[in-house]
Amino acid sequence: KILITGASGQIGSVLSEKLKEKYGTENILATDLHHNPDYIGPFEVLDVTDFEALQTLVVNKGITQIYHLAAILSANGEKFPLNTWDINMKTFFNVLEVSRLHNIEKVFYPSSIAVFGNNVERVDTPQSSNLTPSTVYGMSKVAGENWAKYYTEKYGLDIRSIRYPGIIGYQSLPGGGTTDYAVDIFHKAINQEEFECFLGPDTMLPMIYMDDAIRATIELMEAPKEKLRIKTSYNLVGMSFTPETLASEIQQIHPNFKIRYQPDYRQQIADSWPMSIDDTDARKDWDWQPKYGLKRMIQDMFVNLNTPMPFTP
Ligand code: VAH
Repeated sequence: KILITGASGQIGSVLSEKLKEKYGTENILATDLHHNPDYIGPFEVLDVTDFEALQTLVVNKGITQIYHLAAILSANGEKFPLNTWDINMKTFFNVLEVSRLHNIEKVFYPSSIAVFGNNVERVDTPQSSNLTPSTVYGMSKVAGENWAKYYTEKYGLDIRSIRYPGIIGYQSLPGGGTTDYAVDIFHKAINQEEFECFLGPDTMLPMIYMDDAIRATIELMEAPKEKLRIKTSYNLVGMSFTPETLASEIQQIHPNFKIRYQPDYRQQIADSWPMSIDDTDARKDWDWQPKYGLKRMIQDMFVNLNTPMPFTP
């Protein structure tokens, strides 16, 4: 039985659907801060900062795996730094402790390319780069990676983690990230609206299509434990592109689509992140292989966005 925290979020809302497909709706317990009336299946309102509430759900529902997706992301996280740290760390500590105390078999912990800061190689950023993040969100993910490694080594907890790049999908909207422009742009294009991009045209960032990100997550969770050499978090990437490249590819399909660039505070965050990622370790340890490049992703986005969304998040 799997519990998902942050199940109404950008990743959580897609991951919960995939996990229901794979393991059966009744074996997935979706949770988030607010009830989601559109969700089909077991759903509980849960504030993961509440240890007792989390423990009660895990015990009463016979949970054996936890996917911990609740967090405050990079851009929003800069508005109230100490609150971001408290929320991101408190929730993960609760997940770690409840998992240790109740013999949870596996835990998934999402990290991010936000763990990388300045003074690392920004092209094909290596798995083992030193981590000097420029955002509180990134700092919380570096700390989280090390706590995951600590619980793995000290308590034998099976925690697996991916450093997600920017994630692009049609099923959900992102919430407060620095890569959100790459989702918003598609909605503007299909609504024939001009897009104001909060990053400059040449801002190269590592990205991944949602379908690849979800498949990678499940493949990592199903990989034989003995093959997983990285105990902090795996680098992973689908593709890298700039807003200008994305916009010109979109204009192949929507010739009248217009974009203008209005960099804001998120530009500094993006400038501290890698431009591309070396994910050799994920390819070697658990056969990671992306299936979506830029053109295929754009095609799939427009095909699916032109059909009504299953629910409005
Ligand atoms: C964010 N989408 O922008 C998230 C992610 C790498 C980006 O961490 O904060």
